[in-house]
Amino acid sequence: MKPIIGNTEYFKGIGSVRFEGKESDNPLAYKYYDPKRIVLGRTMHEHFKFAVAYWHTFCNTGGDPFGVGPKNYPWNTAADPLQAAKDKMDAAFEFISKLGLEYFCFHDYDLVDEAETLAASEKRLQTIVDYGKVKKAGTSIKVLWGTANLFGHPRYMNGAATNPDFNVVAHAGAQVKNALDATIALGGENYVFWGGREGYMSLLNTDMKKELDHMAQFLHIARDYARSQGFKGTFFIEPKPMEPSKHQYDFDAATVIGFLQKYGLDKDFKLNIEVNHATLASHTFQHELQVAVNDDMLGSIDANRGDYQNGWDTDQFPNNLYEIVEALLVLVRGGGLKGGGVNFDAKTRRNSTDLEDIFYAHIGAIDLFAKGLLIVEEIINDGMYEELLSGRYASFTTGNGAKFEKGELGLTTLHDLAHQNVITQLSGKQERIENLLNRFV
Ligand code: XUL
Ligand code: CO
Repeated sequence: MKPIIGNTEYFKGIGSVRFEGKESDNPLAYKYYDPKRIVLGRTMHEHFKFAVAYWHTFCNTGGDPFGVGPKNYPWNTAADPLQAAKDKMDAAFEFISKLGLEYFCFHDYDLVDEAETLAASEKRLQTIVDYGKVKKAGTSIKVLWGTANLFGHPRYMNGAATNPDFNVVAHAGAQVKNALDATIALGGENYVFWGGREGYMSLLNTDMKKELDHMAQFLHIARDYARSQGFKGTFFIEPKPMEPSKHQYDFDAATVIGFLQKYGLDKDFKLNIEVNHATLASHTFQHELQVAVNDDMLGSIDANRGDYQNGWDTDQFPNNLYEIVEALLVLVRGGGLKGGGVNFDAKTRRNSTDLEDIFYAHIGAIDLFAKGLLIVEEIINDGMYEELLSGRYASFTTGNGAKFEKGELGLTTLHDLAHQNVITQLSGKQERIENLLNRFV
């Protein structure tokens, strides 16, 4: 794909990033990611559908609670918000196309700053979406998923769909309607709900059951509206246990699946699992993936990593090969992502201030996934991992174990069999399996 350059070239001196193989010492080349390479029956591109997160890469200037952001983006200089939004979109298309990618993800007010009134915001959003439609025409760039920012503005301090004030719920509805329209207009394949402030700080002032009922009702009508507009994609819920609220309703994958099933939303909704959110919930990423796989709910992932020495959402680009291999093993054995892709919900560090740093960050993360996939291919083709894993459950393949699985044995039969059986100790073989993985990593 040729780079898509607008009126200004923002990343001068950086051309198309290409696959050059692991011997290459070019920091602006892929060493492992070869999009057309077939791995386990699908191209690398099909396995991953990598997406750039608009908010971290083009909006976030590195501010933290202790100071303003030090990053000066050249697309962020126009005083007119619509001009600034167009410049930002030009930079986004240039960046995505230079990386050889096809997807991005956005919140409504990443595309253009929110205005003073809802009417003015809608008009701005419509204008930038029209601009985006023209830019994407004839290219392969599209939206992996869109979403609405229902957490940044002070009106959402008590929640959005779960706000105790109906007027705020209605405002959230308007934003979701507009964000759905924008997603559909920009060729969006999916739509995400991350429950930013859907949760609570104190149960003393919270009717939790009412709020959960409202959240479900809100999701039902959002789904109905999108379907009425011809949206065929999947809706994703992105679990996160805490931050910004003390208790987030979408705590983890298991909680969200239970919620979706209870409220009859499990046909249209799947999960978007984020690495750092998994660790905040005291789970591994691979645990969360497996919980989703168990119910055929693994839709998409937000790729990043946390920090082992602190307890918040640091959204760092992934770089740990061992962890990625374990996660991809779950993902690949589970049949891959259902509709979604790999969105880099990650930011370069506050002091990574050169424009080229966002290239290094994405290239490194993409190569990590590609290398991880190649390792998983070897592990799967080797067969020993599968053998060790299924070997642990061998007693269920024939005889009474198989009958138990089919529901043919009652509790009295188990009781009678227990009197005849002799239990032999079966090792978990964890170290053996860890050593096996290390042979390939
Ligand atoms: C917040 C987070 C969000 C969602 C989209 O932790 O991950 O960026 O991915 O709203
Ligand atoms: Co996320």
